Formats: sequence, C-alpha cells, structure tokens
Amino acid sequence: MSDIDNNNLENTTNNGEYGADQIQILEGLEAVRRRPGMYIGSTSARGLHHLVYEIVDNAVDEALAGYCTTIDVTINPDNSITVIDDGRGIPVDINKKKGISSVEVVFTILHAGGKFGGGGYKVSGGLHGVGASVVNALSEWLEVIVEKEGRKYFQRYEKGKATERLKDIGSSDRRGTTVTFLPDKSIFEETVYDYSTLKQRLREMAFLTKGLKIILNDRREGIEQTKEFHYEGGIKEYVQYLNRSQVSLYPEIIYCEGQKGNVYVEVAMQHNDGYNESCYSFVNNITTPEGGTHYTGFKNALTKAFNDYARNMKLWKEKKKNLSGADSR
Ligand code: TTJ
Repeated sequence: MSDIDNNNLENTTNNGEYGADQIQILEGLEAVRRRPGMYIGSTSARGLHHLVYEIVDNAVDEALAGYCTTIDVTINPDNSITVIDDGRGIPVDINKKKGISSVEVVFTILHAGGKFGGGGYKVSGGLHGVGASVVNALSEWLEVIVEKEGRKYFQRYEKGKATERLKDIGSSDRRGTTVTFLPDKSIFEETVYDYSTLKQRLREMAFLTKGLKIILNDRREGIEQTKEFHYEGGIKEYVQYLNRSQVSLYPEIIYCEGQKGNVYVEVAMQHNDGYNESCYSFVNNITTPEGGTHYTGFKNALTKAFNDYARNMKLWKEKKKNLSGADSR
C-alpha cells in the first residue's frame, strides 16, 4: 500500500490489520457519504448551500479570534466554490497523534477543529456544526492552499480522500487559507448555486460579525456580479437595515453589549410605528427562530425597564398600572 493510500478513508494499518483509530476515522467520512442528510440536513439545494456556510464558518471563527479581516467567496464557472480568508492559515505541522498534517486532520477527521472535543475555540456555529471534513466528504474534489510564514502549501482530496500529502509548493507574501470544492453530483439533487441565497446568508454573517468584510463573487458566464458586505456597526447596522423602509419612532438605535463569564451578549433595537414586532435572536451566529432564554430574558428586561422608568417618572395616573411586554415592544 502506498503512503498516499494509507489515508483516513482506509481501514487498514500498514500491515493490513485494522487500527482502532482508523476504524473510527473510516466510519467518520464513509458515514457522511452514506447518510449525508444526517450531517448537513438535506441533499437538496439547502444542503448544497450549507456546504459553503460550513467552510465560511471556519474563516468567521478566525475573524472572531481577531486574526482575519476579509473573507472572499466565489462561485466559479463550474459551480465549484472558492473561499479565501486572510487569517493565520490552518496549521501545517504534523499532528503527532494522527501522523498527518493538521490541515489533513481538519479535512479528513469528523468534528476535528474545536466544537466537538477539539480546542474549544469555535464560536461560529454552522447550522449543524460539522465542519470542513463533511464538506470534503461530499465533494468530488477539494483543494486547500495555506499561506503562512512566507510559504505556500497545497493539498487535494477526492471524495474526502487525500490524493497526496500536504506539500510546500513555493513562496508566498500573503497569509491565509484558500479552499475550493466541487459538490459531488452523485450526492446532491441540486448542484447549481443560487447567488441570492448565498448573498442573504453572507450579509447576515457580516452584520453579526462587526468589522468583518465579506465579498461574494459570481464568475459564471453571463451572470457575473459581485457584492461586498462590511458593517463596522454590526447588529446596530442590522437594525438600521431592517428598519430601512419603516418609520422609526426616534433617530437613534439603542445598543448595548456585556459579558458575564465567557458569555458575550449584544442587543440593538429601534422601535418603529408598525404593529408587528420583528425581533431576531441569534446564538453563536445562528438564528434561533423559536427564541430561547436569551430572547425571553431580553423581553423581560425591556418590559421591566419601561415600567421602572414610568414609575420613577410618575407617568402613571393609577397606582398599579403596568405596560405589558407586547406594549413595551
Ligand atoms: C487555528 O489555530 C492556530 C492558528 O490558525 C487557526 C486556524 O485554523 N485558522 C484558520 C482556519 N483560519 N482560516 C481557517 C479556515 C479557512 C477556511 C476558508 C476553511 C477552513 C476549513 C479553515
């Protein structure tokens, strides 16, 4: 067996016997190809677009860590996707436990990289939070370039299998990670990317990560276009955007942020003259359409703030008067 053959999708060690680690790894990526819906929700257009979000999430994490300023996403003419960041670059050192580069670990081992038993630095969630190895497993091919410390490294995979080890392919004067992948046509029912679907989600990601610049490019013939999202105000600008065609009751956007332990909270709001409230809550950059304790807590605090103020300012004629939560919103 060649060195290249003995990668993570093989369930034998060099002497032909099963290794416990490798069996686990084998089950990992083969399971993804066998039951893709379990990992990305569906193999429809939704799942297809989810692949992009999984890759972009990794770059957003690097931005949240403070090392990445720009993420560039391109739909290529063949419907492959390229994501480029200017972060520190995935580590290229050899992972002692696995005997392969950290880059290869990220792309071939299920859940590697933080959220599940890894380094614990992952903040950006992803709808299913399964990571780059799932995208790799569900791609006809995937290529990664890491540029750091003056060097440029490259590796290619096909259906999740490395076709070669990570190799140094020359010098570089930039820093960052570039990933290009082509979703596997034998797995997805839909393989054509929709520009506006990506645009919407990338805009939301940019609003939720203040200061981060996200660029979307469509390079397909006849429909070439590009769009840039960059909001220094973050969710404050999001509220401004949501109220863009409403009549607001006051000019400012109320904004507050705070941290307790390792939980960081941000709120932005502005009342408008409409009767429908539109409140959006997120946890780890993922929308929580059914709310949760974070949203309930905010609503209770808002109602209390209104009623405390009214009482202190003696705005009520009757003694026991109170605004309802819905009224305060
Ligand atoms: C991990 O900790 C050491 C310094 O580098 C960190 C890291 O992995 N950074 C990182 C990963 N930046 N960008 C990525 C990344 C970017 C893309 C587009 C895709 C993937 C899988 C990772």
